[in-house]
Amino acid sequence: MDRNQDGFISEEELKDWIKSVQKKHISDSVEHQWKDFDLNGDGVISWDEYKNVTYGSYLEDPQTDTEYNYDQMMLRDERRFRVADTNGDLMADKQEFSAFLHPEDHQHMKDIVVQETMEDIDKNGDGFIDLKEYIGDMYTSDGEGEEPEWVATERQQFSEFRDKNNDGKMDKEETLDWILPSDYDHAEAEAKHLMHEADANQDGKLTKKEILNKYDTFVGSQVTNFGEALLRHDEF
Ligand SMILES: [Ca+2]
Ligand SMILES: [Ca+2]
Ligand SMILES: [Ca+2]
Ligand SMILES: [Ca+2]
Repeated sequence: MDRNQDGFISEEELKDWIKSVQKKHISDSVEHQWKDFDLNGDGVISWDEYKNVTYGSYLEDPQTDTEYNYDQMMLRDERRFRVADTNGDLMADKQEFSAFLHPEDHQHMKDIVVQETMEDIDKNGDGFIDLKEYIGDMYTSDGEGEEPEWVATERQQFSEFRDKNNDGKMDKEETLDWILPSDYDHAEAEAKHLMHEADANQDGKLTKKEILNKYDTFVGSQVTNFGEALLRHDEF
């Protein structure tokens, strides 16, 4: 973690560390799932392999009375697979499969992430997310009692921040800004948060002692395995 070995962790080092942990987490998850899908072991996952592993039992015996619409899900997966498959051979190498599984981290997957999100929330299918659909995605009124306060806050968020051009609905661009804001760096925000929590003497850098004093905060960090890695490998 302490890249320049000066015995302190700066915010920049913290951020880089968080990024590398996230990257590792993603590549571990791809690695972990790889064997399950690459049935013939040829080092690539074809769309057919993915389809058979994921939907094989449904394809053998199509049940239509389940709560899931598997045909729909399959079409959606195939569409995403094709976008992730940048060379268009309908086979995913590790990088392509990583884009398929974790599209939010890949520039060329942004459109499909937005499209999928909009399809989920845009109930009337007009290609926009209006206030009712936006709220409906996170809250269903039970018809009695008052609306919780956070719902009111979300309504306000919608008109103040989400619906930037104030036409009462979110288009593709506004949806993109909402789910994948370009000016928001997750690792940076997390680094700032951890620094703020742990930097007891406020000199802008962390000692090992300061980190261990706030061990719970680091373990509880959204960054997977952060605290664990810290303790186990003594990676300071
Ligand atoms: Ca294969
Ligand atoms: Ca490919
Ligand atoms: Ca709509
Ligand atoms: Ca709008």
